[in-house]
Amino acid sequence: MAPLNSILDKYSLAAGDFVIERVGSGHIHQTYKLTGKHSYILQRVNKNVFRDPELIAANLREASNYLKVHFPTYRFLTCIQSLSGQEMEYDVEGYPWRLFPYIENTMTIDRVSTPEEAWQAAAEFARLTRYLDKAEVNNFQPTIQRFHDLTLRKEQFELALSDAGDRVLEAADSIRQCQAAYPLADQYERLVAGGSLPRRVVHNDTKINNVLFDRITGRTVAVIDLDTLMPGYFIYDLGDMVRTFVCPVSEEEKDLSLIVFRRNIYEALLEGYLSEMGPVMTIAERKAIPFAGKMMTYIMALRFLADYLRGNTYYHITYPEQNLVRAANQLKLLDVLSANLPEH
Ligand code: GN1
Ligand code: MG
Repeated sequence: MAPLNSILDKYSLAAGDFVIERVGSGHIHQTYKLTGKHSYILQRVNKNVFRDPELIAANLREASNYLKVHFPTYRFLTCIQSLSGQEMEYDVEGYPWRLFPYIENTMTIDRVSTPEEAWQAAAEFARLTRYLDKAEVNNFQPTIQRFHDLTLRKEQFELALSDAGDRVLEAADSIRQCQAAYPLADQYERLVAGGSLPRRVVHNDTKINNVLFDRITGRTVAVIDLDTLMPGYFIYDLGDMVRTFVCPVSEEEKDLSLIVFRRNIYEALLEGYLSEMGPVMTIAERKAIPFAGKMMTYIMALRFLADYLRGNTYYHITYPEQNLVRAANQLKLLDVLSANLPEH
């Protein structure tokens, strides 16, 4: 807790004034809730993943300034500045930390239970993209290079595979399935290299647990986890929603028979998304809607499997096979989505 105390000093807060607990189900950062007279969320940024954390702060300033002018009532959740006016403060080990206000009477969910939740959350993520539709995309910088570039992720998977030793034996089925899905990577390449999808400022991490809901009304309050708010394509956001909303179980589920397509949730998600984004989407974007969920599910299968093959260096795990379980889960989901979302 020593680094935590030294960070709190920089905000003129004292650890003794709070009950501090680790929260959240993210795979990358460490997140703490500080409960006190005023409550906060304090987060240690993973500097191995975000090599230049200042880019996050720069993007958020850019978005925040734009939104304040053009959509002044929009609730855009940025962090609290430290006493010296910084968005991030560094501990002695060089880790960046940031502090957010805790918004009372809100909650996150790890699973969509009703079409209404899917509609609301999708509309909330889509609203952010629409509000940034006319912002200058080139003023935003990638906080992780080629983050959702399927071509790169396929190459990284192949590299991990070439150097995986015995791990390929346990992972043989998943490896085969990833290779069998290579045509999706070709399809991505054609879609993106063809230049038919406009580059937009997108959230890039639209999992269901990155939306705050009001505990009482059940309505959405805001989106959170804005580290990857950066240039990309709408398929990244829509796709990650399909990946995490439509299936009744999470990516951690080992019982693959529970992975099914909930059509009513998919339809509500799409309707909520289009309620905001519909008017600004191009024809090419509309045509790519069925591809989005498959692409993002596949990219996660490749990323989880590559991480397993290289010895679990990226995602936080609690047991050795976890990334392999996640990959098998996502590959089953990919099958289910492919069966339910034909493209022609
Ligand atoms: C990571 O840390 P978290 O859970 O917000 C990952 C996302 C994945 C997600 C899978 C920076 O997000 O891309 O979709 O795990 N974020 C990064 O659960 O790699
Ligand atoms: Mg995230």
